[in-house]
Amino acid sequence: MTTATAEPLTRKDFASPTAIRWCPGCGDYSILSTMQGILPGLGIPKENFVFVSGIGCSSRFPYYMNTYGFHTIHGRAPAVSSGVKLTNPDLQVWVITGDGDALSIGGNHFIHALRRNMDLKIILFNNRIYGLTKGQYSPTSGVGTVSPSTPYGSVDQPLSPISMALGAEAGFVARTSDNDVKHMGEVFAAAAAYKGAALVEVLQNCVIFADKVHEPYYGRPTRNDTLLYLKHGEPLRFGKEMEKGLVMDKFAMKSKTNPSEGEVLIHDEKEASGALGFYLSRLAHPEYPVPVGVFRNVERPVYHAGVRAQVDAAQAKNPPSLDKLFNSGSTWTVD
Ligand SMILES: Cc1ncc(C[n+]2csc(CCOP(=O)(O)OP(=O)(O)O)c2C)c(N)n1
Ligand code: SF4
Repeated sequence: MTTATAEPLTRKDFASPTAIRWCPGCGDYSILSTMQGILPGLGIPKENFVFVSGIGCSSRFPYYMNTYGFHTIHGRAPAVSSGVKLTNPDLQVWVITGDGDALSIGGNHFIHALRRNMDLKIILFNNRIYGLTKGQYSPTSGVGTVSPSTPYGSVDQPLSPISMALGAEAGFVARTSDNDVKHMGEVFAAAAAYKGAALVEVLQNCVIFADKVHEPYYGRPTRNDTLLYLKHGEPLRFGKEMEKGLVMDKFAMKSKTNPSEGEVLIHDEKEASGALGFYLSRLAHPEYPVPVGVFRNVERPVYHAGVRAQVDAAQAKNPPSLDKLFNSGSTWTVD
């Protein structure tokens, strides 16, 4: 049931009194504050928000939100939140997860929530390390990462959560960063407005175990040259003077300085095949600028609507009756 809240909501309404246990300087704080800042503007009653998390530092998030929430088990937030959404489609369900939680133990659940287009807003805190368990490497750690579980340096190739989400056919896929709260707020609001599974990767700094891991591309001094802000319908340009642009060269996307106007690709988040988003998701530092913003934003059938339609059709054809159910199949009379 939806109850209208009389007073307009403010950020304070979403802050819980629970003491925060993240390390001072952790990027998680700005993500929390941004989330608390955008929810009042969504026009959704407070009691209709639910935050569901897995396990990790990032997954402590629901304790700090004054909303309904579940701190579930490792990698299984998509499963629990799918149940929440299916049984009560009026709720807006946010999933909070980390690169370890979503992409290691929870990889399978992550893929299928996106493939099914469960109406979940998935915020993936990517600090490229396991924070809670004291700094083991994760699926997004770079080659050569020295950690307690890779003492000689990781030889694993990292994966891109954005490529993975696009490969799973997600309809809304975006990236933002913990050091740009304005951008983060805009991306969270766009995810909230999307009907279906929305994946937002947040480049997040773990000040203890992977400090400054994103600094080479998202640091303030260089980011004009090393980040590319995706804007729907606008040329894919970057650089201090916007003097560089992305162009196609056979089957590869290339970065070119002073390209001619017609050469520069135009961003289209509605591109149906997902190919443009996928090309962009492959761009990585230092060869390319790192894209931030919305990679893909296309409509797809929403899972809970399909399930609801099946249930309604089945009930119309065969009205539910407990009495009939109890007396169906093998029944016995005990004398
Ligand atoms: C079944 C199970 N296996 C392993 C663990 C140990 N564990 C807890 S959190 C975590 C990784 C968390 O990393 P990430 O998702 O990147 O979150 P962060 O702490 O960096 O925010 C692991 C392996 C666990 N709690 N449960
Ligand atoms: S260990 Fe890292 S991710 Fe965890 S709270 Fe501390 S700084 Fe944040």
